[in-house]
Amino acid sequence: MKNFKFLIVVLSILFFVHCEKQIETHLETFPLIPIANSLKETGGAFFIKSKTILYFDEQDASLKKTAIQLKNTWETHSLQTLTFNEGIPFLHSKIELVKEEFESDEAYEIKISKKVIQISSSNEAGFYRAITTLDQLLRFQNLSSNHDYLPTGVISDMPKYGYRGAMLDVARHFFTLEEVKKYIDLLALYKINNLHLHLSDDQGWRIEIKSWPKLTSYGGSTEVGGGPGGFYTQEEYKELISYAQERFITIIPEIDIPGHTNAALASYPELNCDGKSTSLYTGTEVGFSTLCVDKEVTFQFLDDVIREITEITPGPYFHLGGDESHVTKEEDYIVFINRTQDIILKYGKKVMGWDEIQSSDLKSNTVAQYWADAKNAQGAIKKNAKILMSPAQYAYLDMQYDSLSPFGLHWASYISIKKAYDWIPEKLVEGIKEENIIGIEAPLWSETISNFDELSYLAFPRLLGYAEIGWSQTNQRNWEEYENRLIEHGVLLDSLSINYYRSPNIPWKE
Ligand code: TNX
Repeated sequence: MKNFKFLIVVLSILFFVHCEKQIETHLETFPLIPIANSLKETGGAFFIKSKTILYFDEQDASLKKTAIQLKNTWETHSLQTLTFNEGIPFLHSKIELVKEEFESDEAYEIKISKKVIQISSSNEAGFYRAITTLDQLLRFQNLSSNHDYLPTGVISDMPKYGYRGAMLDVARHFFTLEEVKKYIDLLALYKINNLHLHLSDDQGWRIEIKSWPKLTSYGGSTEVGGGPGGFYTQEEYKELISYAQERFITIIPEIDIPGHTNAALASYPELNCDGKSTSLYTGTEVGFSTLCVDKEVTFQFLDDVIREITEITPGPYFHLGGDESHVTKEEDYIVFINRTQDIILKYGKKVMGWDEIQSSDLKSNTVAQYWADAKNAQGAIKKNAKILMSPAQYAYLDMQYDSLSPFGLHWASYISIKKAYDWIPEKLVEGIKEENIIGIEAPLWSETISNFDELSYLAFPRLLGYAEIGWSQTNQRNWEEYENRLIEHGVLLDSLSINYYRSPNIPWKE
C-alpha cells in the first residue's frame, strides 16, 4: 500500500512535469527596444511554474546584488516567487546566473531553454542590462496574456556606444525628485546609462551649495513663467544619485558658465562686474548674462561650487556648459573655460562642455557635446577631444514633432518620430567618425514644459529611438521594422500610464 502511494506521487510529479502544452514561439520577432545584437529562436516555451529557483554563487557579492534585482523584476511581472538556491528542482522553474568574460562591459547573454534560463555576463552592469531585457520579455508576455511562459532561444547583446544619455533641464522649469526618478525608471528600461542634469541657468539655480546658500534660497525661487521654482538639497541630490546608480545610470551634473548665469548673478552682487545684483529672470531669451572674468571672487565661487558638487558626485564627469555666452568677450571666454577645466581636473573629474568650448585649450579626456556647430565639433576633434553627439536637428527632445505640437520649440527643426530614429551618428557630419564619438545624448530643454506629462509627451516615444541608436548595431536598424516594435511599446507605455505623442502617421494599437 505504502509503495503504491509512493508510486502515485512519483507518477503525478512526472505527469505534472511533462504535461506542459506544446506552444510555438517566435523570439526573433519579439519587440525588444533597443533591438538585441543577436536573437535566435528555438521555437519552444519555458513555462513559469509556481516558484522559481535562482541558482548563483552567494559568496559573490555582485551576483547577490544581481539576484536581488532579478527577484524584484521576476516577482513583479511573473507573480511567482523567486527563491535563492533552494527548492525542489523539478517542481519549480530554474534560472542560473553565470559569470563569463565578454568583449564589453555591458554585454550579456540570455539562453532560454524549456528547462532553464541561463543569464551570463562579466559584471553587474551587464547583468542589469540582461534583467531589463527579461523585464521587457515578461511585460510583453503579460500584455499579450501569455503570462505563464517565455519564448525559448538565445539573446546575445552588447552596446554599440558606451555612453547613451538623456539630458534634463531642471533650471528653466524645476522638476521634483519624484519626477526625475520616474524619468530614470524609463531610461533604465531602455538601457540608457547616463542622465545629464542641467542644474543652473538664467532662470534658476537648482542645487544646494552650502558655501553660497543664496544661490538656491533666492536664485532657485522662480522659473520660466514666474512659477515657484525649487531646488535639490545635497541630500536629495545624493538620493537621486543612488537611485540612478541602482539602475546603472550615471548622473552628470552641469553648472552652465560663463553665460546662462543670471540666477547666480541675481543672488550675489559681488559676482557682477559692477557689484550690483541683476533681477531674477523668468523669460526664455538666451545669451544675455555672463560671469565677470576680472574678479578673483568669480573663480573662488566656481571652485566652491565645483568642489561641493564633485564631492557628492561619484560619476567621472562634470559638465561646465559653455554654450551661448554671447555677451562674454572671446578672450575672456577662453580664460573661463581654461581655468574652469583646471578646477574640474583638480577635483578629479573629466570635463564635458557644449561644442563652443573648442575655442579654448581642451584638456586631455575633455568631451565636447556637439549640438549645433559642426565646425566646433571638428575643431574639438583636432584638439583630441571626444565627441558626444546631440545634434539639435535630430536629437533635441524639446523640438516640436510638427507645427501642431502643443509643446516644444522649432528653431533647429521639427523632429518627427521617424526623423529622430533615422540617422546614424557616425555618418552625420564630415570628420566625426565612430572612433571620435563616445555616444549620443538626447537633451530635453524645459522652456515649454512644466510637469511630468508634458515632459513625457516630448520625450516619448522619441527617446526609444535614441536608446536604440546608442545601443544597437547600425545594420540592425531599419525604420519600417522598428515602427512595428514601437507600436508594441505604445501598448507598454499605455500600461504604465505614460503620456506620449501618438503620431497620426503611426498605426498605434488601441
Ligand atoms: C539652445 S543647446 C540652448 C539652450 C536652450 C535650447 C532650446 C544649448 C547648448 N543651448 O539654452 O534651452 O537651445 O532648444
